Amino acid sequence: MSRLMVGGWVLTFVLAGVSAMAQNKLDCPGDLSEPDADFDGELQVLFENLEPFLGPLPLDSTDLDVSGIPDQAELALLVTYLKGMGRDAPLTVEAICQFEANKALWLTDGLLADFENVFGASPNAIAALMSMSPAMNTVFQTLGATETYPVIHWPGEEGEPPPFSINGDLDRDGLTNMEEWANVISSDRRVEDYIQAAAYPGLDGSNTLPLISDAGLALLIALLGMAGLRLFRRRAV
Ligand SMILES: [Ca+2]
Ligand SMILES: [Ca+2]
Ligand SMILES: [Ca+2]
Repeated sequence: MSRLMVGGWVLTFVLAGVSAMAQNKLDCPGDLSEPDADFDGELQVLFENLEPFLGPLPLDSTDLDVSGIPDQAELALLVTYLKGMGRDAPLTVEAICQFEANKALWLTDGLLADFENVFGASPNAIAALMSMSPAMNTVFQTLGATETYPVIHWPGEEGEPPPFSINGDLDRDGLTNMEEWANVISSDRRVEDYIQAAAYPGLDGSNTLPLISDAGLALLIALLGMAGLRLFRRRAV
């Protein structure tokens, strides 16, 4: 066998690999398939549809995975990233791609097929919940999900706690999301405060002003402004 022939095969494999990687990126450009999806509204419908089976499920306090943080708050934190308002661009793309893959998988799940009337109106909320943490995956496995759903990780950090789980440290400020939630609760504050605390290293849930003075301040103001606008719009509806 000539060196030229071997080299040709190697080149063919390399080009095939590059082509496959490019195809994967084309498959997931990092955009939401439904950018206007109402995740919070879908969660409320899901809870209402589960109430005949599980009893009362208040939107602002239900904690299906017994994580210690209401599911509405956990979902809202992930949605901040899915909607492009997170600080960590590589994680944003990773989150959107894993969410979209899980959403496609969920649409083939036997649980959805068997209970379309319960789960059918909440595909975005359910896919986001299952993308968030192993604990939330367990909830849907217990309910009868037939597929297994990978959880969002930082690219190349699959061994670390998932960034949107309670043991994750989304903003890498040394406090887990659970610790930031505990600070928010002990300060008698709300879901919006938790999102800001968990997503920004200048906030830990107990402080109301960012502990920063660099260009990050402008980014934070923009982020908070967008979050406030969204909240205002939601309340105005
Ligand atoms: Ca929870
Ligand atoms: Ca943190
Ligand atoms: Ca923080």
